[in-house]
Amino acid sequence: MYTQALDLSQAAAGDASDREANDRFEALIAADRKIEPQDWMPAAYRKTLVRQISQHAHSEVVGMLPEGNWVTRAPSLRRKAILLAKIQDEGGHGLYLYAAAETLGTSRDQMVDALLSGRAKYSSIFNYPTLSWADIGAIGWLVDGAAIMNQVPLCRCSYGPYARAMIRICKEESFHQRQGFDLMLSLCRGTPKQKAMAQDALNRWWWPVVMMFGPSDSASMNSAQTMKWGIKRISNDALRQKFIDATVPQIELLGLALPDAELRWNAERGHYDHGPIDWSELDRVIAGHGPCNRERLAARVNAHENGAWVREAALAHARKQQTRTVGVAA
Ligand code: FAQ
Repeated sequence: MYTQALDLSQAAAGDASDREANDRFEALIAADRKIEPQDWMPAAYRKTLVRQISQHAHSEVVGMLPEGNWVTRAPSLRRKAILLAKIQDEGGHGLYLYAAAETLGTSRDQMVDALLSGRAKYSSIFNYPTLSWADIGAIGWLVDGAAIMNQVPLCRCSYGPYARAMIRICKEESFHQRQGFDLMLSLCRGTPKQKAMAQDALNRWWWPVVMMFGPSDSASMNSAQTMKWGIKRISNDALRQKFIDATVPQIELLGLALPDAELRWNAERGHYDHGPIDWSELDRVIAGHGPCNRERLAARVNAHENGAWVREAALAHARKQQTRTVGVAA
């Protein structure tokens, strides 16, 4: 574990009957202060944080795959360099997040094992294919755009290590969103064929991105409790609406057709109305039956198996170094 220096035995030992510790925890939450790894916390708070942070970390790592598909086919050296840097950033986000989850006492090996065995979730959005170069623009613009909408409020999450990891992640996601929009803008200012490619990408990614915010508030099992604990600050539906409101003017600026015939400004609500969301599609993708679920998991299992020698070599090197240090000390 990266967090070997932390002694979590005391923090983990507490149980809900420890009223004083629980009162202290509740007081920190009520005062909007941070909970830190050494603090006592209810087992359910710890469990839901590990659930959300590990799901988030896996999303960043699996999220490298759809874009990785286009590294060798980027149309220019500049675009290739940008794409490589972005994918590398996503890998880094996964690592910060695994490290944040480790401070809760769950090892990265345990989390990775849960992903590879299909027990852990990752974002539904990464189970869709990247069919054209415009999809790389759509991912940066829309997927990173949605991720920022969801993740900026997480910078104020009540759990310190998660909140602090999110600050850096959001700065990088903001660059990712801009490069995606820039790519779409270039296509939209290009030939009619390039503009049609941008439109096709928008049409295919729109609904999966709208669904990325999770089930509607009435169906969200975790929201009420996580909002009470200050983990989540804004509900799934409210974030979805904020994303739609911010994105429609960008679609118009690109000169693209709206991907939903029912998208229109509602002056009374001060928001865009949208068409019905096909929740059965989100359920299917989350349950493992999306267009690319099997391919994505197989790619991760393959990468893990092919990387076994690197982990073994690193451990052997660490053991050798330790023996040398002990030898010098003696
Ligand atoms: N996909 O009760 P809720 C990125 C699950 S990172 C799959 O509403 P909650 C960067 C949910 O886990 C994108 N599963 O759950 C990037 C729960 O199941 P569980 C990832 C989903 O936690 C860009 C169940 O359904 N971002 O894009 C999804 O309160 C480009 C019931 O749902 C994060 O993870 C879904 N879309 O709210 C990388 C942000 N939605 O766990 C590369 C942090 C719901 O009880 C390229 N996470 N589920 O078994 C969150 O904010 C929340 O966890 C939500 C779900 C909003 C995702």
